[in-house]
Amino acid sequence: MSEARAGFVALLGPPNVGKSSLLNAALGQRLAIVSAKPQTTRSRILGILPRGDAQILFLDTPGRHHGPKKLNEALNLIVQNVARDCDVACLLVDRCLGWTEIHDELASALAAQARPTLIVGTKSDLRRAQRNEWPLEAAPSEWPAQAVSARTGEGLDALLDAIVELLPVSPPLYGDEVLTDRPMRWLCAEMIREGLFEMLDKELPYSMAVEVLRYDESNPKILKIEANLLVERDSQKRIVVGRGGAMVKKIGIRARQSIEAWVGRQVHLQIFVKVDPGWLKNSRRIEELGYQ
Ligand SMILES: Nc1nc2c(ncn2[C@@H]2O[C@H](COP(=O)(O)OP(=O)(O)OP(=O)(O)O)[C@@H](O)[C@H]2O)c(=O)[nH]1
Ligand SMILES: [Mg+2]
Repeated sequence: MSEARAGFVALLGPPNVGKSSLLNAALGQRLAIVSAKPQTTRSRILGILPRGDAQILFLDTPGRHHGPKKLNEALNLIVQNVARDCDVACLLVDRCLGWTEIHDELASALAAQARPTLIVGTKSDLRRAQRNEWPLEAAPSEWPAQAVSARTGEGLDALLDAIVELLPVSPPLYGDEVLTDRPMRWLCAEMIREGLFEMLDKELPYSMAVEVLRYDESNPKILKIEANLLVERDSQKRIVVGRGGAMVKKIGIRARQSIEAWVGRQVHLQIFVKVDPGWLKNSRRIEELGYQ
C-alpha cells in the first residue's frame, strides 16, 4: 500500500497567469475569483483536494507585483511567506507570454530554500500558447515541467500526480469534507468583488474593497447579506453608484446570482457604496478586510 501524503502546494507566478483558475479547475469547483484583469487575488486562499491517499493543500496567492501602495506590500509579503512555508511550489508561466523577470525572482527564492518546484505552463488551449516553445529554455532545467489548461483540463491529472509524488509522507491535515479555511462571509465578499472587475472600467476595481457588514443565515430559506463597497474618493463613488443607482444595482444583481448559485438558496443582498479615504494605505484596514 502506498503511504499517505499531505502538504501545502503554493501556486505562484505573475498576475493574470491563471493561478486562481488552476485552483478552481483542480478542485472542480469555484473557490477563488477570476478576472481578465491582473491583480485580482488579494489573499492567500487554501483549497483542499483529496487525491487517493493524498491530500493536496493548494495555496492560491496574489500575483507577485511591484507598486508603492501598502496593499501591494501586503500582497507581496503573502507571496514571500507562502513560498517560504509551502512543501511544494508550482511556478506558473503563461505560455502565451513565456518566462519573465518575476519568474527569475521567484525561482531564485525557491531554489535558495531548496523547495521542490514544478514549472506549470498555463493556458495551453490557446493557439498563441501552442506556437511558443515548450518546455521553456529559460526555466531551470532541474525542475519538471507540465503544460496545463484550466479551461479544457488538459494536463491536470499529470500535474496532480507529479505534485503528489513530491508531497511529504503525512496523514491528512484536514477533515475529508473541508474545502477551504475561508469563512462563507469572506467568500461572498469575494464574489461581489469579482463582479467589480467585470463591470467597472480600468483602475477602479483596484481602489475598491468589499466589506460584509451582516451575514445572517438564521432563516434557512433566505440568506441575508449587507455589504459595503469601499472606494477612496467621492468621484469614484459617483461612478460606482451610477446614474440613478443603475450601476450599483447591476453589481448587486450579478453578485446575488453568483452567491445564490454557490449557496443553493435565495439571497437578499443589500449593497452600500462608502467612501473610505486612504484604505489602500492603511495596514489595519487592509488586515480587517482580510487581505493580509
Ligand atoms: N484560455 C484560457 N484562459 C485562462 C486559463 N487559465 C486562466 N485563464 C484566463 O486568464 C485570466 C486570469 O486568470 P486568473 O485565474 O484570474 O489569474 P491569476 O493568476 O489568479 O491572476 P491574479 O489573481 O490577478 O494574480 C482570466 O481571464 C482567465 O479566464 C486557461 O487555461 N485557458
Ligand atoms: Mg488570482
